[in-house]
Amino acid sequence: LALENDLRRALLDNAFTLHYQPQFDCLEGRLVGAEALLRWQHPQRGAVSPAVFVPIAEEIGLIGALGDWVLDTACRQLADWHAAGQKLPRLAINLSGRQFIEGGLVEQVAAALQRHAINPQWIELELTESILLDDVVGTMRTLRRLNALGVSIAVDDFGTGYSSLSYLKDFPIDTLKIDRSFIAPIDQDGADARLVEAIIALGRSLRLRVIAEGVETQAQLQRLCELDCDEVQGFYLGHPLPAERFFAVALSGP
Ligand code: G
Ligand code: G
Ligand code: MN
Ligand code: NA
Repeated sequence: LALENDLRRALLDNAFTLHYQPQFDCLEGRLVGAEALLRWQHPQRGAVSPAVFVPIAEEIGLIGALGDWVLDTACRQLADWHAAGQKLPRLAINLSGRQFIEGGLVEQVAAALQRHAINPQWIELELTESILLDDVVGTMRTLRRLNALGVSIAVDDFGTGYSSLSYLKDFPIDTLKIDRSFIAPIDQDGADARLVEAIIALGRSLRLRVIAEGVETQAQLQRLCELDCDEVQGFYLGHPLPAERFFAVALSGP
């Protein structure tokens, strides 16, 4: 209960920030994008993970306002970077389940793009499989409207949803993000490596971009490049960082 009230105040108190984690292409090692990650510095508890507070925000009806803050802040940052000549090609923004099914999301995205004069092609929205499959008809309608705005859609935590794959051909999806639980054991050359190989092949044949997340070692990076993964993200390549430090670190590489 205390956390709920603190969360309500946090929006007013400016206690949220976004950190940015770089993404690179495997072929040339170029910086191709970043994922915006929400952070909350609690006055007493210190940093609280979004894995903890996002579900609470959903429960207490705060996710619409918080999600809108994330969209606005991410778009403003991207516009500021572009104005400063730091042209990040793509910024990925996470959406929660409730945020996705509540009315108003498409309008919020459109408004943030317009407010900050953002090219929609610079924005990717990340959704998990479970969100996508909750209400197939509603999801299809919302994805089509987002697609019509020109933003792209990524399936986050791909492979952990125990779901049908048929949605991949029906929904307007651009990117698969292979969950980091598949990446961790990949350099041991067992079934996990073959699973990742199969996901990459699946993405290739459906013309989806494939990003591996949670890359923590040089060996994992090398294996993913051998497997022809498109892009990589993870602590080995760069931790999530405050906007002020993002470019200096991201451009220096691993
Ligand atoms: O960044 P971290 O590993 O602490 O993230 C934990 C979880 O919180 C992840 O599932 C991530 O997708 C989610 N998350 C991070 N930032 C956001 C955000 O801005 N909005 C939503 N809805 N979820 C986020
Ligand atoms: O569910 P999602 O993929 O959005 O989660 C993103 C979270 O993963 C972020 O909180 C981020 O801090 C975390 N993360 C990013 N890179 C790595 C990594 O290489 N290893 C681990 N363990 N976590 C990572
Ligand atoms: Mn994500
Ligand atoms: Na993930």
